[in-house]
Amino acid sequence: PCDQDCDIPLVSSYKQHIRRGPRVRLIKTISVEERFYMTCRAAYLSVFRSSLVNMTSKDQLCSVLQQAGKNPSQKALDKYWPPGTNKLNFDDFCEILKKEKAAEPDQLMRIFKKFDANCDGYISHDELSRILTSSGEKMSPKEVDEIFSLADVNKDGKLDYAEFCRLLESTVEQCQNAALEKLEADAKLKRQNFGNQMDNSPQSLESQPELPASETQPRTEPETTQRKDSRSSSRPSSARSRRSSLSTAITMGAGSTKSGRLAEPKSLQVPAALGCFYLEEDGTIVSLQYRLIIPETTSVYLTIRPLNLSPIPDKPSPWMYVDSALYVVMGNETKEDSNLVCFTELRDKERFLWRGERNAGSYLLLPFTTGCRLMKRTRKTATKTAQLVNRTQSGELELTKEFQVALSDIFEVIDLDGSGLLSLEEYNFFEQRTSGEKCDEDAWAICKENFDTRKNELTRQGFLELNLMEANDREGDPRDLWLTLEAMGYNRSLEMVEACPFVIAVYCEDVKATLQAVHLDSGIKMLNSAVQRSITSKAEARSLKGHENVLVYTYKGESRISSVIANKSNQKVTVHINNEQSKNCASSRGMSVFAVEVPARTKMVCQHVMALNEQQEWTYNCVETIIPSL
Ligand SMILES: *[C@@H]1O[C@H](CO)[C@@H](O)[C@H](O)[C@H]1NC(C)=O
Ligand SMILES: *[C@@H]1O[C@H](CO)[C@@H](O)[C@H](O)[C@H]1NC(C)=O
Ligand SMILES: *[C@@H]1O[C@H](CO)[C@@H](O)[C@H](O)[C@H]1NC(C)=O
Ligand SMILES: CC(=O)N[C@H]1CO[C@H](CO)[C@@H](O)[C@@H]1O
Repeated sequence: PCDQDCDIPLVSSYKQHIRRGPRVRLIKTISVEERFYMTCRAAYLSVFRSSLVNMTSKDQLCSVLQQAGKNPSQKALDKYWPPGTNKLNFDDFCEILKKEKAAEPDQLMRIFKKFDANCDGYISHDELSRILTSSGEKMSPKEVDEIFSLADVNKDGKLDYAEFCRLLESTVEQCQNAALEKLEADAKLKRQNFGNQMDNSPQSLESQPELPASETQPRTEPETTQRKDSRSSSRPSSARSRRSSLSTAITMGAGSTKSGRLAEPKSLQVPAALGCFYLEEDGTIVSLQYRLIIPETTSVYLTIRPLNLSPIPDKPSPWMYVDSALYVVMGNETKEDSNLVCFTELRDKERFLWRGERNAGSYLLLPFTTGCRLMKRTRKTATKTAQLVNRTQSGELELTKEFQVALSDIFEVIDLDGSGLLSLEEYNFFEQRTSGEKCDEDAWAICKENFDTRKNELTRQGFLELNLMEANDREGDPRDLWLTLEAMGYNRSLEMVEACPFVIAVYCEDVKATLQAVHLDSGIKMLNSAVQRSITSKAEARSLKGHENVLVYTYKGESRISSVIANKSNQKVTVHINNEQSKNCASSRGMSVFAVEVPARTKMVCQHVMALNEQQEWTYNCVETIIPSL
């Protein structure tokens, strides 16, 4: 067999291949309607700051349609913008976009062909000029020149119109994609409406209205003043005279976090499974999901809690106060919308649990955290970046102590069964998170030949060696190492601030159940739908005055309050949320004033709210107000 020197290039080329690959994360599948809605938003937001801003001219409508890849004629624009119209809103735009046909290159081709007198595939400047200035929507000679200079690709004074049509087609596509990409990249715009967690100030509710001031402030100020009796329990304010709003005030006691209240049974434990919540760039939180198979009906205890990685007993890991939950759905990976069975509603210190009878069956366990305590942070550029690799006196690269500690913690987190060894499957969950690709059996065999392994699995030492080799591959350039660290939630000071490792423990009486990590493409959707269902099934719905079709469900758990807005109407509604009168609270949105758009006939989690300081009483006081669409 080969010696070390012969093997190393093989492994490195494998690793390099992986590193070059796109950093694909979870594939989020979206429906046709969602895609359409996103296209609408993307186009609208490439022209306007917010979808609450109205279009006030035909020209604006035209630009937005063009952003959406359409090429409306003057006639069509006149139809959409009849005389006397002074504004149209986002909904109107969506309707128009539905009607507006895509620009048709074929049709254009036919027109060109008609004017191509000698059928050579070219049109001269003069011919084009005659066409465009004499028929249809007449253009000025200057406009014709502009078009011609754009379209005469090879500058020979003749227009290759087939090429021109192709160009047009791809521009339309590029336009649409660019707008969507911009929306994707602009996490702030996306969060404003898609119910994700917000960044900034993880510790406090700052007032940061995202909407144009003129749209929000006048409507909400009268609502939020003079509310003194915040101690009343879950009672709508009769003083509220504004028609389209709803107010809820609930006071919660200081943390009832007595421990030992719900002791775990010590025996009959299914081997625990580890996992981790990771914050994505856009503020969504993802994690692996788990399959629990119970062979016979039995009593079950399910618990989830953050995993402490600190070696110092008095100084637990900083994420220990992050809330967690497990949603249990009847397992069917092929369906996105599964049946919610139960969720961990009880709380015992940092542990959340559910106990009861469960029938035999295959269940999916979906880990969840509200995001109130796990949020994007603003990067502190002033802080010094940690050093990852160093050269010894003899010129060899070595991993710094700090980096070794971080890698060792990472190893702990990705070793899902806590066996002290990484299996190929465990390693692949890690690769999927950090590089988006998988390692196959062959590559794994090479890994095993080069790095320390035991029982076909990678040891902690082997994992460090693998990272050292990656540093060597890059001649000490730490950029790729940082990509991995960032995907794992580390900041530049090597603190894990955008992730929270957790432990799931399951106890089944008298039966041998199994628990295993699985990766689901539809995971986020399934979780969202389970969270929504848990709220709507446990809370009473109240409609906003004057809008019987818009309901707010407010669920009060042991340590959080969560709300869902349901829109039964056939129109999108925009609801303005104001938490400014709340006390000692943190919202999963990271701000106290914001708006959510709820598309027609859908439900959406509005926010989760928890105490900022658990040791003190806290008051949830929220006013939901419909923002009229005109
Ligand atoms: C999942 O759903 C499909 C289609 O609805 C069904 O055929 C299949 O039996 C289901 N599987 C389980 C495990 O329930
Ligand atoms: C990393 O996080 C720690 C803890 O929150 C913080 O003190 C430090 O400034 C952060 N470093 C950077 C570079 O943001
Ligand atoms: C890097 O190596 C030198 C000796 O070669 C040592 O003095 C220094 O402390 C090391 N730095 C780190 C961050 O480990
Ligand atoms: C409250 C609510 O969600 N109402 C309706 C929303 O739209 C869906 C789909 O049409 C209906 O099934 C809900 O009843």
